[in-house]
Amino acid sequence: MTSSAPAPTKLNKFEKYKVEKDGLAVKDELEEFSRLGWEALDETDLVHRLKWLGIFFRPVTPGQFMLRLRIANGILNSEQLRVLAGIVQRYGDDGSADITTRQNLQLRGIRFEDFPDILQQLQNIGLTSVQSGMDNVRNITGSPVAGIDGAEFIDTIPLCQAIQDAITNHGAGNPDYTNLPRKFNIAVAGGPDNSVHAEINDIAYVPAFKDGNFGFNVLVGGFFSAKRCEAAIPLNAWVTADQLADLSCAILRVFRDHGPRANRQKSRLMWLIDDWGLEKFRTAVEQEFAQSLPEAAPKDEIAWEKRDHIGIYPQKQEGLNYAGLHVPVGRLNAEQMFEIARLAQVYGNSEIRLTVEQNVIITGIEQAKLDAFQQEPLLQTFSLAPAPLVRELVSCTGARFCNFALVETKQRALALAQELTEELTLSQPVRIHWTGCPNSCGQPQVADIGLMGTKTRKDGKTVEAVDIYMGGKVGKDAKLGERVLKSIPCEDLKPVLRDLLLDKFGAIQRA
Ligand code: SRM
Ligand code: SF4
Repeated sequence: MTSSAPAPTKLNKFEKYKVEKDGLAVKDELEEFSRLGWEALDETDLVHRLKWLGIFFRPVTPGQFMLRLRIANGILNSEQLRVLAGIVQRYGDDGSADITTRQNLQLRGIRFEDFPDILQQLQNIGLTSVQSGMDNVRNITGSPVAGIDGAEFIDTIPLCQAIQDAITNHGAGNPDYTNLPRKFNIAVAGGPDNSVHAEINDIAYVPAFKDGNFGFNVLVGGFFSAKRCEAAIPLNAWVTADQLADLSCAILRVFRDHGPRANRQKSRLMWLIDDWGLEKFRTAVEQEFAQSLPEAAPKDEIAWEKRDHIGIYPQKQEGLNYAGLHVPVGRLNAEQMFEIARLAQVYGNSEIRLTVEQNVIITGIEQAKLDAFQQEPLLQTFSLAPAPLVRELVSCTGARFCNFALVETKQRALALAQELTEELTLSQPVRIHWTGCPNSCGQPQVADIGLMGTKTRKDGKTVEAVDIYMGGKVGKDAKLGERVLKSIPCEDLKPVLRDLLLDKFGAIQRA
């Protein structure tokens, strides 16, 4: 398999190995690899190229791999979730799954020799993990209540699926898009509340009416990285729903063929837009799209604050409800996954949605079944009404599994939120996001209070610490937060957070 990317003049080491062999080539080699065992693999295949299949070697837990799926619009069904639960269950205490900040699932603990069988199982149930890591397009996010929300303008599920199918060749793998200069994020907003964080995606489609017709304004270039974070900017283009997949591919080809590849820290789409200027970029996209792009609609339809969907809400379908279950920091074990699948089948329409806040939504619950549903023991753990400091807690993977991490995140995030809940009363949820390093997978810049892992010195020793971000605004008029405090040792963090909550978020000390 070859990639369509041109040979750049100056290659960083990642570009060199992509030229040597396209990442997707490991698809044909996986059987042989799994016979040999991971210890026998070439290091580049093991650490990097396997990510083109969604297979992540974890240096923190060698021999226990992670599998990142693609779940377009974060929607799956009971049967699919049961198969995923069965995969995780095989690995006992080592197995678990995480709901990610891109409305997706990652499975953990997997033994390398099991991958050919697992990928076949995924294919059998209509799921794929292809092109989900490294220089590929990540999970396509859409409204988590698409198709059931009375306020939506459009159901984003088929749109996200069409984009994913175009980029991955319906999950089989598509060499046209496997050698991008860097990772790439695409989101489609379908309602007025910007449920996808449009502003932090390389391409975001936001609902907008033009001359009475429905379509999308296009935003480009949003991203977070250790070096730089930028909100997406308007491309000054408007497209109809049936054009999203083609336009996404056209932008990807411009990025693939012209995006900067010399410095990995300067290769995301925005760096190309900076280099060319928006007009030249827009013209190149039009050429690749093979038609001119109408100017953006004068305004978009993002008009609401962002909803977290936790709790029970009526659907637009008469007599049906959806239930948003809070999954603390997105972590699931096999038993819980089986149980979610069962609840969705017994009480709902067997559909499960994931959110970028790392939670779960069960849909299609009839009014008459709501009482019994609320008595289910799982809802003791996955609450419909969590405490305000826990409700909107988000955390990246952190040191437990991620070798980039500078701090442990998930356990600490939850423990601190629970301890502060014991001490403080709050009338409103506070969006607290943890991220283990400056890569910002936990999106601290979109939070009311964002915590980014770092190291600092205390009493002559290096200790885990955080930088604190504040001012992130989501939904309407979204804005990225900024760093307000630096290098707070984690062991000193609780009083700092308590003071912030008392001073800025109306918290009241409990008696
Ligand atoms: Fe991320 C790399 C986890 C969302 C920015 N991210 C990684 C790796 C793959 C590093 C590694 O190999 O260990 C992490 C895997 C750890 C693990 O074992 O789970 C990782 N990123 C995650 C997840 C799982 C965090 C979570 O707990 O939810 C999210 C998976 C999303 C998905 O389903 O695909 C995740 N990562 C994000 C986001 C948030 C988003 O997309 O809204 C960002 C910031 C937004 C962006 O990319 O513009 C993000 N991840 C990064 C970066 C910095 C990218 C850059 O341009 O510099 C890296 C490092 C890199 O790519 O070199 C990274
Ligand atoms: Fe790992 Fe850093 Fe991303 Fe957290 S932010 S998952 S620690 S790369």
